[in-house]
Amino acid sequence: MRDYTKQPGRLRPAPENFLAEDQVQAVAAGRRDFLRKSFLAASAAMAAPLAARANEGDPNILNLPAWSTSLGQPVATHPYGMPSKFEHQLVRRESPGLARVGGASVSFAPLQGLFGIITPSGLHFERHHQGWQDVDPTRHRLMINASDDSLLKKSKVYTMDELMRLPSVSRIHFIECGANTGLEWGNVAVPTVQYTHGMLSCSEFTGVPLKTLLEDCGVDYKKARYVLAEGADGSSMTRTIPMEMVESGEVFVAYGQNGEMLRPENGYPLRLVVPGVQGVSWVKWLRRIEVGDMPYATKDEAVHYIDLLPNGLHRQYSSIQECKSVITTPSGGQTLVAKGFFNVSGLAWSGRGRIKQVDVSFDGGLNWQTARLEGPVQNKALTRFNINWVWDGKPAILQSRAMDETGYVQPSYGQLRKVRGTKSIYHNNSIQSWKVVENGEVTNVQVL
Ligand SMILES: Nc1nc2c(c(=O)[nH]1)N[C@H]1C(S)=C(S)[C@@H](COP(=O)(O)O)O[C@H]1N2
Ligand SMILES: [Mo]
Repeated sequence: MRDYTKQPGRLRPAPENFLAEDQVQAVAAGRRDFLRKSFLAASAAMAAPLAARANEGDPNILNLPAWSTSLGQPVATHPYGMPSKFEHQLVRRESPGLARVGGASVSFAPLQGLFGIITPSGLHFERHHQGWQDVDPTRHRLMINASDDSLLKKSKVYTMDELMRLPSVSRIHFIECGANTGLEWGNVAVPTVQYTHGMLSCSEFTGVPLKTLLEDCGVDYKKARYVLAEGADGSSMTRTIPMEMVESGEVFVAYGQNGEMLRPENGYPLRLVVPGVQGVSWVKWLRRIEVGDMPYATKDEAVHYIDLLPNGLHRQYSSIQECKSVITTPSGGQTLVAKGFFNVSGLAWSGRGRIKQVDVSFDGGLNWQTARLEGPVQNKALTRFNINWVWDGKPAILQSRAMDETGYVQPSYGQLRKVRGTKSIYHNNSIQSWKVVENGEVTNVQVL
């Protein structure tokens, strides 16, 4: 049997790559084997007699492996199940050099190896400003109070038990850090989709609409136009959220993620879910909601998470994640093993609602074809798209361009830089380009 764990391959990291070669290989290996398999399956379908002959004498079909001739392992060997050992390369990764301490860093989700739209909880990206904590749910409290007594009839403190008795909702939403793709504003900086787009995840969250809690405390919507959300960690993470978002019923305090309690790294036992809004507002280890009548201008909205514009001014409170998409396979660091058929697959999302259409180009944006959207397409959730491609073995540039239900179309780098310049960190939703060369190597490039 082929040693499936090593997955050697030729890889050329992107320019200015700051990852060690072995890390790049490990990242890329996460998906390459599937490309190989899908190619084999497709070529088998197209040339069945040839493929059948090629398989003659394959020991993997002629000889029974040990797993077919022995007793398997008992149930509950792992009381909490784990992925196959053969999948050990598919992990969250930290970008070396991005932050001095791991407690104030990011780990990126391995988008190149994920299917569908749900991010397995163990592979959800992480962004902590002051490290993560495993908070004792029996001692965790959520307080609702107001900046002024006239905004709220009474302040309340909820235990987790009290929150979990209230009417709940379960909804699938993406969360994207505002800094996702932030290294790429001026030029190509990182080699793989894990690092260009991996501050992105999508889960089914379960919890209680914040509206329910505010109304339980007797909020006066006429006066109370903002809320401030605060976390229980040491980062003093606080963000202002406009009351219209709360009143719409979309914002909720979540304790559930993909059918179980939140993971500690993602805010166990309680986090705010603010659909469509950048990750920083999704306050983890949520301990307090203050109702107010104006924006709070906290450090995380007045000084951080602001957009430097070409005219030298800063844009603040630009919280909605605009429509964006990326091809996740094939993508940077992967290798196409031979010419022929490939299923090109990716993700699209919009902070303003549903994805309406995704177009894909194989020639750097000269010609576009509409991709298949995997349904049901959901509000402020990732949407998976797929499109067939027969690679002729010649150089190609793969791009995806999403449109949301408002009619907004994802911009090219040229279009985005005209408005936003090149000095920003946050809110880069440009079209991503992957270049394929004759030997099948895929690299990150930028097309204006
Ligand atoms: N309390 C608290 N909430 C927080 C943060 C934090 O450091 N502390 N980080 C924020 C940022 S910047 C992002 S992008 C998201 C990341 O959520 P995740 O770690 O579950 O992916 O959480 C947000 N909520
Ligand atoms: Mo973030």
